[in-house]
Amino acid sequence: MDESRIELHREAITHINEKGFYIWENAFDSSFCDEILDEISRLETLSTPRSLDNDFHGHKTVRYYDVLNYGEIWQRVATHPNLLPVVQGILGKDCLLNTFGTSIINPGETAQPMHVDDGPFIAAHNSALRDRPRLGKSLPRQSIVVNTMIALCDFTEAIGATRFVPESPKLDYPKAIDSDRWFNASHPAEMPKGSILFFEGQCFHAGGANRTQQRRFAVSVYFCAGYLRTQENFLLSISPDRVETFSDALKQLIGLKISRGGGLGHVYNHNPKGLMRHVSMPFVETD
Ligand SMILES: O=C(O)CCC(=O)C(=O)O
Repeated sequence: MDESRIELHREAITHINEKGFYIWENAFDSSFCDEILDEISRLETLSTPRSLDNDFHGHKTVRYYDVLNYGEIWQRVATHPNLLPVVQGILGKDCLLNTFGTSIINPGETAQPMHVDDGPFIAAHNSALRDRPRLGKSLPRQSIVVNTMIALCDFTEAIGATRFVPESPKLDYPKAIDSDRWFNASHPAEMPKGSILFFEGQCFHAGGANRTQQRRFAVSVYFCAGYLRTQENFLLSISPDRVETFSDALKQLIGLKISRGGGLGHVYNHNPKGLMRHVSMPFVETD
């Protein structure tokens, strides 16, 4: 990898650690974005079912998840050299894909409540992560999650650019009741097509309201530390035949490699990479 790209990674990692977010303008070529847009259009033509349609994720927002089951292009999105190394710089090389899907905000969609993406990992029963110590006085806690929002069109405030509060990882987690206050303090991530907004899991953010007649096309690639359980269960949702076609980097991201240190995720005490097909237990009829 050339030195100038590595320097950009460093700049992004430092900014995320200090401010909780980073915008890498034009990180994806316009032609690559167009390929992704063609794939989204193909999924829409096939009437692919939406994964989510609710008050929080929106009723006018198109969310396709488990996209690794669709066109090959999704495999290149998750491991893009302007995306994955930045996330690994925060979460470690053994980080995992947590969720991966579209966030296409249609005209008329209202803004989401402000929230943090640590959310699923700090839910009420999980005080161990919720109450983890800060890295120093007025500093964030250890990062467990990083999300990315890839703009597939120009992001403007009016079209519903993601809203975020700079330096919010240094604050206490937001309460639902304070959503309007944090929304008023937030900035729209205005950025040209092909840019990536990186935001650390403690950063307060929300999808914006779309007040235009155009659709806001975006993809979210959301990662967690290698020792956490992921929201999407990729090892179940993607067939072994399909997994065989993935790059080593992508196999690792869906959990086919033991995490560093404690050997989490082994198969018969072996690294599962390449072994899944050979060692997985055959189905045995018991009666
Ligand atoms: O689409 C966006 O801009 C943000 C979406 C988001 O934060 C979420 O769904 O949790």
